[in-house]
Amino acid sequence: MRDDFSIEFPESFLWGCATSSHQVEGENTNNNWWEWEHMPGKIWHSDKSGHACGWWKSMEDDISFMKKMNNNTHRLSIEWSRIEPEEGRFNEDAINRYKDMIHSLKSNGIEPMVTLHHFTNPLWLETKGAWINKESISYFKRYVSFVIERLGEDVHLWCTINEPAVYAVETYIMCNFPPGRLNLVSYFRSLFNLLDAHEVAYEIIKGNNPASQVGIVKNYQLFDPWDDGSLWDKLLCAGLDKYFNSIVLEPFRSGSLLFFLPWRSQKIKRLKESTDFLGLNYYTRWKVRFKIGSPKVMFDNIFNCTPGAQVSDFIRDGHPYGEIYPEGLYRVLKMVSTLGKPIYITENGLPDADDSRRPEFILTHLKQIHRALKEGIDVRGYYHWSLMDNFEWAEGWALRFGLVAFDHKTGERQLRASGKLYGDIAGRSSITKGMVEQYAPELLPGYFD
Ligand code: GCO
Repeated sequence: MRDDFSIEFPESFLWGCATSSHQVEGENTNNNWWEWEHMPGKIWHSDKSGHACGWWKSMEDDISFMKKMNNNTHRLSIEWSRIEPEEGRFNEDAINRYKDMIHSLKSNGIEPMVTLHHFTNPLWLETKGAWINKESISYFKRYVSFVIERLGEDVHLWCTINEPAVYAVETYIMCNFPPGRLNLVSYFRSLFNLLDAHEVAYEIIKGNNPASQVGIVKNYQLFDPWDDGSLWDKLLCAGLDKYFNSIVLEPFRSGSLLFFLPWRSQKIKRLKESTDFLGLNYYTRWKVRFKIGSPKVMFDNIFNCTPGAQVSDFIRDGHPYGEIYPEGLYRVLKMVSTLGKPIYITENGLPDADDSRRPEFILTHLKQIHRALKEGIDVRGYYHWSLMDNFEWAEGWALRFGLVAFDHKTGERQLRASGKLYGDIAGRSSITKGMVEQYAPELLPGYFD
């Protein structure tokens, strides 16, 4: 029996959570992040990924939480440094371990969505310059060929590269990711090589099984002017949007780059045909403020929240991870729908250690997805970031994104209230008045209008 008031999602909608190898597996000793974590001052509180959530040994135990939450899909990633620990040497045990994980998911009715590159690089690749080296594309090709040969039959949903622009910005502009070297040329170079690598991976996967669905994952960062009346703020927003968002999406939309690079035009043209879906990550928006005369603080002026807005937990720089802005998800969905491809929300979530804002966050963001669906936007599934608290890169263990609370010191796990809510929603593929009443009654006036 449905409640009088409810929001219904399509029967075939996928409900799941997302994780990535380095953040949950533990003992990923052979990649660039492990090395980075062991350098002083790189990670908040000098945290280390260490045993992480223990998934390399016992990921299967946490499938119980996915089941409790009625998830019918899960997004996980494969760690290149495990598969190819040394250049050209492939590890059978490692690929078999992933095969087991995938089989365990499937035998529990959970469709795996697998990401091939989620931020980490094998150390041997890193010593060759990683993604600023053009050769990285052929190395990636060899790695992907091996993975597809072994797992191609078992997996039908593939993400090639996770957030190429975030990787490039964090590594070569913000310097929070290894090797953390400020260099604008490296930003562009690594980004373009990652896009080429996507195209190469697409060909391999589709060549192996044309029925597979293959996509790239883009974190759409919204930039809005601090002051709507300021031309400078608006110009800065437009520039940031162009060099962070459009630079990745435009090739998929029109097959052309944002600016003229004739020697790249053939490759970029091919990108247009090289994605079956878009994986969309959405977290927050930034209110951007241009301060003429103080270019040094310009970057600080990007991370503003709307005054008075609800925000998530704080990161080490002393500002919130972000403003809670559900409408942004609708706006972003509208923008990316112009690509004409199905969309999966491959990440959406917030750091909220005491779970005081997460239930409301889930309800308000899902409502925006529903709004987009009603307008005919082809959203096929939602993956909450994340299943459980995990190693949040340069922020270490301090930021807690999980529907399951995880204590990395004791290994204790506990489903949060937001996890129960998410499970109720996924179980019925709908949001009922009873759920809103129970988990976020303050939303009731207007929620079902
Ligand atoms: C990303 C990554 C995740 C993060 C998550 C929370 O989008 O940056 O895919 O690995 O942990 O986004 O910040």
